[in-house]
Amino acid sequence: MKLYHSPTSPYVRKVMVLIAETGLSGIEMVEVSGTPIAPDAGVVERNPLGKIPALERDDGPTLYDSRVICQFLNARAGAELYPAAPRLWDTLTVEATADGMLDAALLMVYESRIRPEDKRYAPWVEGQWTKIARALDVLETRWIDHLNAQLDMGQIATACALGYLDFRHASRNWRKGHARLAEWEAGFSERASLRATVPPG
Ligand SMILES: N[C@@H](CCC(=O)N[C@@H](CS)C(=O)NCC(=O)O)C(=O)O
Repeated sequence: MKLYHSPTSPYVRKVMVLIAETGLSGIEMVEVSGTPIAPDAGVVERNPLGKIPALERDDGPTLYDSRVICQFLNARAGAELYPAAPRLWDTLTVEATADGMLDAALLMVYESRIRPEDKRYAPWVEGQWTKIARALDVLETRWIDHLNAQLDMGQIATACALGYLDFRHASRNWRKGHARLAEWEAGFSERASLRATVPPG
């Protein structure tokens, strides 16, 4: 199998953390870079959306997106990062919350990097940050017990999302007003799988 990846992609990081946590081997890394307006040709060939991660398989179509790949690799490893229902529904919702934060955070990055300055719209950017701020509040309150329980993909996705906020939006200071989440993140980010996948500065 080949994983189309970039060391700065937080969605790819979810997959890399899962690989490290489950001890899966035999996955070749193919480094690529692309944006919505300049996608990587090799990625587009495998994922019509032009996005990474994409997992090329020997015995079936290429898989995307990160949630599909994570479920596939979790099953391959016989792991329980997606636990049995009913906890599964919470795990998937926490993962969706974290991925939604990433979607908003990435759109903010694209807005400042790709869109010409005279076409940028500050209220739209703030609207994206407001989504993230609401998600942080919900992780701090509704999901904090889930985060502190047995390891699952909801926790891994949350740690990758918070890491991306530190990486790309540090000045927004997500820890302010989220003391319990910050405390959880400080402990969780000490895991070897997280330390090995910190995006390069
Ligand atoms: N929902 C997708 C999002 C993946 C994604 O947006 N990846 C970014 C890299 S961080 C990308 O490939 N962007 C290129 C594009 O949007 O065309 C997933 O979970 O895999």
